[in-house]
Amino acid sequence: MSPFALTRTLPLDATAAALRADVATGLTRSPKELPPKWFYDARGSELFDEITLLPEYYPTRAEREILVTRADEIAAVTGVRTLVELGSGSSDKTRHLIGALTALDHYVPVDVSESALTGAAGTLLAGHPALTVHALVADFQYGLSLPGTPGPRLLAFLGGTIGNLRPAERAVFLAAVRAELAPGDALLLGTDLVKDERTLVAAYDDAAGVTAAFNKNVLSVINRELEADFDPDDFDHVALWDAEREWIEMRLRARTALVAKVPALDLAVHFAAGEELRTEISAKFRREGVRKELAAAGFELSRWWTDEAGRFALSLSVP
Ligand code: AVJ
Repeated sequence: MSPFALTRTLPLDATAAALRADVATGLTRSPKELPPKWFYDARGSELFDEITLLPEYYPTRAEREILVTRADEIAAVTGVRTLVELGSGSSDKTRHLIGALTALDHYVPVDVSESALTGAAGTLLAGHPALTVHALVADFQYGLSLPGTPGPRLLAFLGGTIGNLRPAERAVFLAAVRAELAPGDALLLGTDLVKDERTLVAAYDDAAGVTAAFNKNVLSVINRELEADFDPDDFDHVALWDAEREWIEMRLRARTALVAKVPALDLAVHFAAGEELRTEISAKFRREGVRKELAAAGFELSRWWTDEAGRFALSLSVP
């Protein structure tokens, strides 16, 4: 068997149909809203990789610090043969885990970005020739259909990406993850933690403007895929902290009144001056909240690790 396979559980036309549906509903409602998954075309994935190197964007470094210092502990607790990683992106941090998991022979990276998956698999296979990589181009919000790889399995959802989901969506998602796991399996979850507003907002509104470009990239995706005529320069990048719901919100704010045409949908989208399009929520967590959400989905929190500065947490939980 070839050490690399790539399965697209969501056909290309389904991705296109989902984008059309999200644009049609999201840009005709008030407030206007788009799901963050549309950031990640090849350019968007590249911009996100740049974000992870920014001085203001601490989550990636904080999580890597935990992975590096705790990889052996994680390996000892789980003894896994299959590592499934949801939202694997460039699989950059996963390297530390893969190196430590001594019984590992299967890696299943799952991502919406095919370019990120193929790029990551190439680098990983070069370093771990005995590893079978079965990449899945999939949107795990529409259910997981994982390949039948040997257990025990460790399912990793890193980077704090679970924060892109609202609480009710998180409950559905965690229950679906629980349904994929058997006794002896485990879930490794990365969650960014609540902290002072300045640090949080700076992480989503960096001085170099990379996050602004990332945010505006969703307009380029819509232009290309749906022949729309958005001018990204007509919008300002906005990042704000919602202290009540404890999440960061990213928005694109129209600088003037404008109309954008989306011919593929026979749609003209009207923006009032200052009107905002919500493009992402990024929820921040506390230990007790994570424990409760996991428990509600049938998981018991067994380990909780943070970086030295207490900015980010990795938790290990079992069904
Ligand atoms: C990849 C979802 C974890 O929410 O911090 C980074 C995406 N958005 N900067 C995050 C993101 C703006 C990131 N996640």
